[in-house]
Amino acid sequence: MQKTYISRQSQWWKDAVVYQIYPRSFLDTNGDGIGDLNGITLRLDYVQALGANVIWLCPVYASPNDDNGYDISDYRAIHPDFGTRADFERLLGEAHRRGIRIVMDLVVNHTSDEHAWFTAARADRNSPYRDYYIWRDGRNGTPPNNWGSWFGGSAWEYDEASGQYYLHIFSKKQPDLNWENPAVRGEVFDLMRWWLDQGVDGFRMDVISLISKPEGLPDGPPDGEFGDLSPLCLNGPRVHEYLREMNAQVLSRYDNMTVGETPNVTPAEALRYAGFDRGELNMVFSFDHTSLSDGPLGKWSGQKTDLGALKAVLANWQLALHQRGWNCLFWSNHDQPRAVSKFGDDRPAFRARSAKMLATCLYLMQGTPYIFQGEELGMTNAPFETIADCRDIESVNAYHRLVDGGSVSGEQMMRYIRQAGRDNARTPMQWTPGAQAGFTAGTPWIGVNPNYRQINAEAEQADSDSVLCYYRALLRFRRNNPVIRDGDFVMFYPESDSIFAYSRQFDGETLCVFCNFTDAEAPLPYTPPRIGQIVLRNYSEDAPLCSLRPYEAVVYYAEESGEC
Ligand code: TEU
Ligand code: CA
Repeated sequence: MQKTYISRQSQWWKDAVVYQIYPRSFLDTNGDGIGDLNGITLRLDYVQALGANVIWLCPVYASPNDDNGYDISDYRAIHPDFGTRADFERLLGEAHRRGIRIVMDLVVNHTSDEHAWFTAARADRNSPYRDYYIWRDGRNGTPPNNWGSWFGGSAWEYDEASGQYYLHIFSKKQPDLNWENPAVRGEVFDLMRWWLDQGVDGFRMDVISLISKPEGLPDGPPDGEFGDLSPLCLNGPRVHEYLREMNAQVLSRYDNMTVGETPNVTPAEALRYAGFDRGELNMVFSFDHTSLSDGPLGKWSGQKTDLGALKAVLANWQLALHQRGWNCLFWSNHDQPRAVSKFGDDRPAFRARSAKMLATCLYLMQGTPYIFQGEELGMTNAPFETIADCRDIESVNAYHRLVDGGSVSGEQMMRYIRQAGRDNARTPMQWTPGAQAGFTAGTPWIGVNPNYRQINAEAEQADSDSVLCYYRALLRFRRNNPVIRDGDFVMFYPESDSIFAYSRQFDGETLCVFCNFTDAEAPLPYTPPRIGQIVLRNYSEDAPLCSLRPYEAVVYYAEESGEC
């Protein structure tokens, strides 16, 4: 077969286990209440002992922090809150010494409005930087079109001095870059090469599916006060052209891994971004499974995820990408509530068991696991009482929009935020039962979850029955296991609304995974004929496989077998 491009990339990312670090909340070493790079370096042994071999580092660049670093003012500078360039180099060197690769967050749909490109663009309509962004005249004193920002309000901000509006899909301090301008693409490719030349191992690409805007910027379908830009801007007309250009000019010349953040993506579209034959990205994040609990107000909902729908979604992705692309396996990230609170059961009696069950269910599928910091401890959502406890611009904006606008009461909105707010993931890592969970000697930038006395790394390291020790065993079992990496996927009992079970098969080996997603005993609809021996389970006492105990997970392995 003829190759259309020459790539230096190997496929190590298929054997990767990614640990996502949100640096601000990981470990503070200088008492300013903000996690820092030196804190990450101090905990590399912890990451290694967990069994992860890649760290995805959320943004550590210079930023005014309107959106906690997703508003970058200098792509090549380390934010002083996080440390210095020397600190970064030490982190990278120490990580590599342990066989841990580092993947950086690449946020290039937009910059900060304090980036030098934007200040130059704003200051002078004739500046070459003006066309780095998306400026339009208004329509009779109103914005150029009806688009609403994903963070609330219009997606357009009027600039008094120059008499035009600029586009910002996120906050008004996050102006969108104009990817149609080849100079913008050149700048982005330059900064990517610059980081790769420092030795970083790849990129997680923030909202990469938004970079190409539709021609003429037409109105979007009405969505409350504004129009919805999503169907127009997601997977826009030139996005694949841009990514192929990026791949040809940058990615294919380095041994790296790439993962795109692609909200609302379908499997068919995912294969366009990351099919093995595409020469674009290695994989993309799908949010089909995290958005199943959405309601009329989107993510601000009291709904739980329906197991039948969850099974259908995850199976669909397993089958659609098998041998053609590669899945990202994740329950949570810095934008999501805590995995055990959302998909499991965080009541004390069930928390640890259901956290282990969730890990078993997802991380034995085909794809690369992404474990968000604290998930391996079974950390839970936080009991935010008032909006003053929250820091996230999305929650704060939504609170004011929905509560001040009369759509929901303040109490109801706080319930939604406790269920779905992004700050749930951003409370400090719980290291010890000591002050501030051992995260800082000062005052943390966001409150520590009060359950740190029970849930913390120190206690879990000492307890062989902990969530942490279970994660270590699970990831050890997973490592270099061909049936997990390459096996096919067959679901059992698709009609069951309590059990999620499936098999994986490869080269005469079979793995069978049985998980009970409920707090009650669940009988198996039928007992599989042949199941081999137990290799992993989250109960210590044995029981016959005719039903599953509350939140039980049990994994069987058989050599040279046909069926489970
Ligand atoms: O998130 C994009 C995105 O889809 C989110 O805005 C999502 O709609 C929201 O978080 C759901 O609660 C990325 C980053 O992961 C996020 O942290 C940034 O705020 C955003 O881009 C802007 O850079
Ligand atoms: Ca600090």
